[in-house]
Amino acid sequence: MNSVPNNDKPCVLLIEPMPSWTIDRARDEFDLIVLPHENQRPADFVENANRIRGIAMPGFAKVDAALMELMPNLEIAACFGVGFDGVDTSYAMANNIAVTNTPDVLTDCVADLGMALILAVLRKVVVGDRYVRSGRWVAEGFMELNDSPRGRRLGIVGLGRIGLELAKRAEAFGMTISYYNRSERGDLSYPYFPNAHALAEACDVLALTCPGGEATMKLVDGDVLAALGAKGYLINIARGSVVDEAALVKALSENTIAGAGLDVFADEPNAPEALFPFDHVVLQPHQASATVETRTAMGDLTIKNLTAHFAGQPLPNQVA
Ligand code: 8YV
Repeated sequence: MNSVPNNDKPCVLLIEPMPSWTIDRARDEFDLIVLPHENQRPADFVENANRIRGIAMPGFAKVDAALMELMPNLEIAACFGVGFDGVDTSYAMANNIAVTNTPDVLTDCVADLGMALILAVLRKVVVGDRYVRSGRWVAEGFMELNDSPRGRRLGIVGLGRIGLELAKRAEAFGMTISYYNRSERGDLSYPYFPNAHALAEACDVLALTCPGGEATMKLVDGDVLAALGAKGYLINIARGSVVDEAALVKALSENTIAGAGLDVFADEPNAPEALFPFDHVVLQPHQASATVETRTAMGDLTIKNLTAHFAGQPLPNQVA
């Protein structure tokens, strides 16, 4: 149920999904209109669009110019997520709309899932689970041997906060690290490669932790996958848009790469069905930050950015 207009509190549009307790907290702070999906235009949204001063939305929600134009008094778009590639930041900046995100609080959980995917794919954790449940262990004996992370080379595309935490975890499992960023980091001694292709050629596991958006669109294409090679694995905890999915499906079906662990897809929730039969692929429903603890912290930070704005204070996490 959406609230009846309360002009004492700033009117905020909240786009789902978000934890119910974050929605409850937001309702305490704001005159809240809840939109089940950014494409929907229910009556309470249409009738109150002129009053909306802020939006709270998942990082992947498409908050484009067409949506923002419907809210002429919009002042701030607060992303519930570190990625803000769903927001048209050019429109926002041109119209004096601040954009914020929720960095840091999700770094550990996202890196944890990246490491979990590396282990799951190399050590065939999901295959092993199916092997036991289907009775194949009893019928056929032990399953085939799998690959150790130890001694393998991890190449990280986008060595920011999440990439660095993934690197630390991978080092604990005996992997060596190298990376590709837009520019080399002076504060780190990991070997740097000037592009994704060169990095893919020089690693066994290519992990994507870079931002989505135009700058990284299909950065991992057929050529990069060919460079990764038949013994190479791809891990994506960034955005589906970073990978040419058709090329990835082809590489996996022709075994020109060894496997993939994917938490994100180009057209979520529609992961390519062509991947479903493959044992050398582990799929997740975009859940890297989805622990109770992290999602609570993300919700709190989203609300903090909004309340700071409405109180005229500096924004904790302004990105545009
Ligand atoms: C969330 C994310 O899935 O932070 C991001 O960029 O993709 C994730 O943490 C999403 O924003 C939550 O709605």
